[in-house]
Amino acid sequence: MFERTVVLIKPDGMKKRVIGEIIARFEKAELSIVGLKMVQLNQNILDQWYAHHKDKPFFPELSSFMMSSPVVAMIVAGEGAIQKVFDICGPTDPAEAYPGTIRRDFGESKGKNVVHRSDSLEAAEKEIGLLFSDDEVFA
Ligand code: 3AN
Repeated sequence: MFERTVVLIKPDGMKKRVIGEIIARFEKAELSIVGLKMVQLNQNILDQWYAHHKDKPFFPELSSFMMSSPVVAMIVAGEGAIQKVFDICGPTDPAEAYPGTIRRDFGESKGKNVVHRSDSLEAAEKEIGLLFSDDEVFA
């Protein structure tokens, strides 16, 4: 199925200067970038983005980290994009990720894990709505 998913390059990924490397990995997997910009996240967006984590002990730290620098936000599209992007990024904890995944190669911890990716079609559509206007989406 043709799907769209949202990837954020988090502040730790921005600091490591791996924007190009990350995009190259998606493109090599035959996925297309159909929306791309830099965004300064704020608490209002993060409260909605991480609504499922709002009561977790790490939420305040996660929010302040996500606001600590601008991030790159992109919409990645293609056949089976949700699973493909999931596999290319690796699981939340970089220590559990396979070598060759973005999180294993560049991540440091569950918090500093370089990228966010949507974990379902519903999450992807919600995240597109939170960050992109209709005229910024090209598929
Ligand atoms: P993922 O981004 O792998 O789908 P989620 O949605 O469970 O992971 O968590 C969102 C973000 O919250 C993670 N990317 C990570 O930065 C942070 N996070 C999740 N679990 C923890 C944890 N146990 N300790 C610190 N940060 C966490």
